This record gives sequence, C-alpha cells and structure tokens, in this order.
Amino acid sequence: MRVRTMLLAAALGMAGAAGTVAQTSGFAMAQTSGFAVAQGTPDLPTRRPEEAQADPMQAFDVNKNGKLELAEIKSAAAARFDELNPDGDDALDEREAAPVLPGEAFRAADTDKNGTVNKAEYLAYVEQMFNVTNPDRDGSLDRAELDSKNGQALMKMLR
Ligand SMILES: [Ca+2]
Ligand SMILES: [Ca+2]
Ligand SMILES: [Ca+2]
Ligand SMILES: [Ca+2]
Repeated sequence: MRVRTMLLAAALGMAGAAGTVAQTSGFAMAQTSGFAVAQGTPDLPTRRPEEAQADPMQAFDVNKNGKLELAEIKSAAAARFDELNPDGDDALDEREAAPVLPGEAFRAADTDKNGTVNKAEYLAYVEQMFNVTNPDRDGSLDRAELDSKNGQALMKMLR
C-alpha cells in the first residue's frame, strides 16, 4: 500500500517534471526563432457566439471532460431562455420561442397549457431532450450523441 502510494507520487512527480521540461524547451525555442514565437503564442481562445454554434462541446463543456452533463446543458439552456425573453417577463410566448420551439414543440413544452413556456417548462423540455439524446444513460452526452439528430436539435436550445 505504502509502496504503491510512493510509486504513484513518483510517477506524478515525473509527469510534472516532464511537463515543465516541455514548457521550458518550448519557451527556449520561442526565444531563438521568430517563427517559433509566432507559433508559440496562439491567440487565446475567445468564444464568439458563432463558434459556440460550430462546436457546442467546446462552448458548453465547462468542466472540460469531453462530455456534456445535464447540469452543463441546463445552465446553457437557462442562458438561452433569457436571451429569447428580452421583455423580461417570466415566460416565452409562441413568437419569442419560435427560433427554438416551433409549433408542435412549443405546445409540447407548455405542459400547463397556459399558452406560454416559462423557464421551468423550458428546462424540463431540455431535460427530456437530453434523455432522448442519451440512450446509454450514462449521465452525459459524448461527441457521437451530440452529433446525432436529437443532439443537434438539443444544441439549438442552448446558448
Ligand atoms: Ca462536461
Ligand atoms: Ca416573454
Ligand atoms: Ca406554460
Ligand atoms: Ca451518453
């Protein structure tokens, strides 16, 4: 037990050291060659809305585990709801929701049938879509699930 712990610590230490060496040598190269400088200082990733549309995984995967969990999806959906609801009341009417919930989808999401979709209804609908998009029920959407037809429909409901 103790030996294993020590080995693990050693392995982690080595990995850390290797990372430092790689960083140091990269820095040295950058200093000696103009070309390397240009390559070594990429633009910081800035997230414009169109990029979020292009790669939802990158945009919404807050914990950077390569999958989208329900919590990440719901928080992005809540932001989208606010964006769709500029009048600041508590719900989307059919016109406000049209970009993401056309016709039949709007009526399906309006579970209390009062003619508007409030945030709770919106998030419940998003959760339903999440479950449909997640047939393996592992709590998250991987890249393949995201690329499915259901996944793409779900991404439209996020910001
Ligand atoms: Ca994630
Ligand atoms: Ca509204
Ligand atoms: Ca409603
Ligand atoms: Ca899954």
